[in-house]
Amino acid sequence: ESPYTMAAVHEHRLAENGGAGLATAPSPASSGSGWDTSIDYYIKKQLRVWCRLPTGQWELGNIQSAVNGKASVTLLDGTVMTVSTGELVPANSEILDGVDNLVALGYVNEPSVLCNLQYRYNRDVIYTMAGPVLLVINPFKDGLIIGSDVITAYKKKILDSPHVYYVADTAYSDMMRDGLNRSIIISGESGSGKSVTAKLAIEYLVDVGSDNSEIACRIRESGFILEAFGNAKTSRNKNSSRYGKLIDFNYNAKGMLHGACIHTLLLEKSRISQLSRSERSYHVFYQLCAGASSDMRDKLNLRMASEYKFLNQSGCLKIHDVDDAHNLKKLMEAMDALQISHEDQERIFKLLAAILWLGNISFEVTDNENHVTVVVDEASRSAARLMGCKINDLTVALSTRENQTLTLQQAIDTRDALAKFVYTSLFSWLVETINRSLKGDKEVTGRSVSVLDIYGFESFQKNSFEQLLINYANERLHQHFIRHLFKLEQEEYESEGIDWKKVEFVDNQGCLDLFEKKPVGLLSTLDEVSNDSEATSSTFVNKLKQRLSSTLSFNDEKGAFKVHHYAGEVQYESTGLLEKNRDELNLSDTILFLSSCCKTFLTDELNLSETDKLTVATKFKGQLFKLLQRLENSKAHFIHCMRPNGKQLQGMFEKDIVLQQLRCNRVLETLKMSKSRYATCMTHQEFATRFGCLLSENTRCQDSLSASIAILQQYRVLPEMYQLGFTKIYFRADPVSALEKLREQGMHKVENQFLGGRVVCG
Ligand code: AD9
Repeated sequence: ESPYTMAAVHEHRLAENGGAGLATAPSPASSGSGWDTSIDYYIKKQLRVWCRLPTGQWELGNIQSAVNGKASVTLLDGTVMTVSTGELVPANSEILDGVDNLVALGYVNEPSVLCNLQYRYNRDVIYTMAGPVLLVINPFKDGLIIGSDVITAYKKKILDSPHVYYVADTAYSDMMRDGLNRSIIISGESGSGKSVTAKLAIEYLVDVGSDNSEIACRIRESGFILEAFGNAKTSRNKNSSRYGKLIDFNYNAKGMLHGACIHTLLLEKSRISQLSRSERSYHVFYQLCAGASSDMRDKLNLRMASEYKFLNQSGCLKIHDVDDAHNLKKLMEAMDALQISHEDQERIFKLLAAILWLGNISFEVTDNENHVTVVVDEASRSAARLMGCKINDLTVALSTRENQTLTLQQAIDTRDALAKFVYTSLFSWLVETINRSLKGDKEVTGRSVSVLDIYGFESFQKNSFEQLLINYANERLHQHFIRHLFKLEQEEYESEGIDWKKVEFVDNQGCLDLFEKKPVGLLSTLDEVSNDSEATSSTFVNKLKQRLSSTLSFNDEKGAFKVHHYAGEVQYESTGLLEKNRDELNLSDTILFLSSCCKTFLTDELNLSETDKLTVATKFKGQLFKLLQRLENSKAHFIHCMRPNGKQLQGMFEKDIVLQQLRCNRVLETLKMSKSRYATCMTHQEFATRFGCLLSENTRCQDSLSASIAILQQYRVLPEMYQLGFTKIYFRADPVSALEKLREQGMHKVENQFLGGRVVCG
């Protein structure tokens, strides 16, 4: 049976089920959340409806009567309620409970979608398709269907149910088929499961293109290194990625993996010196303190984590169920696997220990203007020794600038900036080293599948510079999603002049403009004020008030401003924003000092001209745009991860929390779009050239439009199954496959059999 016939039958079956026995099946475009028939029909047939209770919760029930806009409804538990008919929406019949793809729901509305997801989640099915997009609900438990047997089943197409492996397989197979690059874009709030999802996608993409090769092993190990250096416990996620990454997997013409490349997005550096309550710094510090051998301890003059100020300030040193000491062993094995020499490993650990000791350096105030000198004690001596410099050089670098003595606050800032700079340089060096090790042979086919996993949207009680950048990046990513799922396609339909009922969606372009507009946007205002050394946080807030009062709101008491993000409103406190943005502007003395003492290890990273000029926000934006450019050059597969509850618990499905994420991810709009979109399209020229051979001799020599029409008519493709645009033909289901089959089989042999209309009419 041809795919076209299958698709058409499927459509009709859905219409029968979802359309609740309506006399006329709804067309794909019209089946939405609204009523397809009168309420009376639901009363007569006792069909299920969703009823919104005064609490806002939706419950299933049956309408008993409806008069003057009021309906009497019996809920499943027998309660009878009187509600306005506006509080009722149609429910799907039971046979659609738990469908794999939400597009199969006859009625697409919030309670139906939520109910379907909960139905599956309760049965440990965490993956569901929403049209072309994979939804994942974090199970917060291990042991679900993953691993090499499952990968094999997807590779062999034995399984095709929604799964990360399914998306990865589709991306890989599509890339192999048409030679175009693919990207898998994973989005979701912090703690929703993006990184675990990315890991599974990576596992698949490595497995499908290798037979246990060296490169596969290195890719696996590099993940562990990056996690140790780039992840930390936050209040939302005990293993939160504090940087963004895009990994390209490059395949040769046979589909074998020959190399990979990691591109990163700014690591959160403030975490080195400042921790919020119950959060931790980067895992690697605790691993080192817990797991170092006594020999290493002596060399590094290493103490317990509790003795370092950079680690002990948050009241959280351990993570439940995480063995830091064991993880240090794994980290060192991973470094070995990536051929990071023992000498380099020792240097890395020395610098980590140096950072910890830097945090313990204290200052003594020497005059009544608050000028300071560095206290020469175990901390400063150890830091200097581990960094390989003289103690005097370090104390001068930390307490003076251009021969002027620093004040206490300036000295603390310099010390912290140095620690952060050393760590971020180390991180970049590691990424570069890993990339060198993953580069593979020279073959360049240009074929790749990339996986994007960035820090998720964050909204805490207190939000600062880090959240501002993270949420801005998420806005950009959301725009990428909207552009590719809603905007570009609908614009094309419009320009092709075909009949199309626009699917409305909320565009976040306004929020992006708020951030990006020059010279008056949020980021350029932040840069402008940061470049003025006299400016304070209130200068910044006042400038925002002058320029952006129509889009921002303000909390004067906290010196804060509020941004309406696609995922909710976030209040950012202005205190500290300028300092964090300036961060590297003021580093040149310390960098010079550092480059002279840390020698070869860090000098590659020290691009003084760059660090001297750019603010952190500008640098971040530059990196973000580079990543997006890579994404623009590939076809995207989207995965949305969602948190089922706010407590990181398994088995708890909080509808409000899931619903809020469904709304942010525009899931209903995605479904509406999927129900109405045209499945395939070809230009008149492509269509006529490809299928012209199916025409009889005397109709062949025509222009491409006439030839296309002749083909469509000759094979009786139903008019409602396609639309002719100015340059392209759009198909609802996939009659092209049916025609393709005909073409392959040789039209002449089977002509009579198909002209009966079986294929074309479904
Ligand atoms: V952040 O933006 O880096 O703060 P993510 O990446 O969205 O965040 P992550 O993947 O780290 O979240 O998941 C958080 C935790 O949820 C993990 O540490 C696991 O304990 C748990 N999790 C997430 N996805 C799965 C899964 N598919 N199976 C089992 C999961 N557990």
